[in-house]
Amino acid sequence: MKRILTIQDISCVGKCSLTVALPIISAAGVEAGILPTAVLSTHTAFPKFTFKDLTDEIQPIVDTFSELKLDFDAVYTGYLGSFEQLKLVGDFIDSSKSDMAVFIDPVMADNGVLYKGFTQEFADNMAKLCAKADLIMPNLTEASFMLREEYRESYDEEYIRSLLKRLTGLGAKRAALTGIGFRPDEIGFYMYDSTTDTYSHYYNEKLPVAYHGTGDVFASAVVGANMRGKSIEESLKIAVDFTLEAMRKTMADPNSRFYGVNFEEALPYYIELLK
Ligand code: PXL
Repeated sequence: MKRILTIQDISCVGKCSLTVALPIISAAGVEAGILPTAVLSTHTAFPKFTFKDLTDEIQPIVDTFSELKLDFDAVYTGYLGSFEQLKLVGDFIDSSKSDMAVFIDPVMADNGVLYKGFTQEFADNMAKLCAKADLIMPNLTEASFMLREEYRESYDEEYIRSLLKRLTGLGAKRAALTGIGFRPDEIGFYMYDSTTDTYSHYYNEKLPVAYHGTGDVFASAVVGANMRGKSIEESLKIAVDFTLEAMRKTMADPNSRFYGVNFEEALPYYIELLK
């Protein structure tokens, strides 16, 4: 069984970051170790939340892993809360075994705006961390901030390809832009693999809704699928289909909550996709 380490916050209620990554990666049949970067009552899209930074715990935890000779087949990072955390995570990657796969979801923005607490300078530093990745999975807003490019709502394929080349130019081997579509009824991913100089893309139905946490559902599904032996391209495709199914389940639930998707009800479908 593969073992990964996922580094992101734990929002006690809100269905994002670790409360999404753990169940999805476990459902894939992959062991998920965690390194919590902060504890929040709820994610930052709630009108109120507590935030306890855990930066001070990162190095002692990493040192203990090292002393215990615990290593990981992959590391997957999501929401990171400070400049120091970016540095500590970078150091952890540098000191890990060279064949550890590195997945970075540079969580910090959506719909043209940064989440609460993030700045352009943070995006610049996140771009530096992304240089160490085998795969980065930004949405268009995050990519725009990391490249210091103005966010565009409408785009063509040539523009997406140029952004992807520039993203891998930062150092990552592969970059997959999420939430991409060229028609109003489609949404999916567009990836550039600099190791083979090839592009790939896949879209499915775009629903007339947006839910919080879909990026975390997507990235977790990619990591789980890849660790189960699917290629990166196939893993991204599985994540598109699974995220759509989670959104469909949410839409169909008259009691769905405002803050996240019903990914739990789509887990059997994810497991089916992994067969
Ligand atoms: O879903 C991304 C995410 C993760 N963690 C926290 C967040 C957000 C998005 O707002 O606030 C704490």
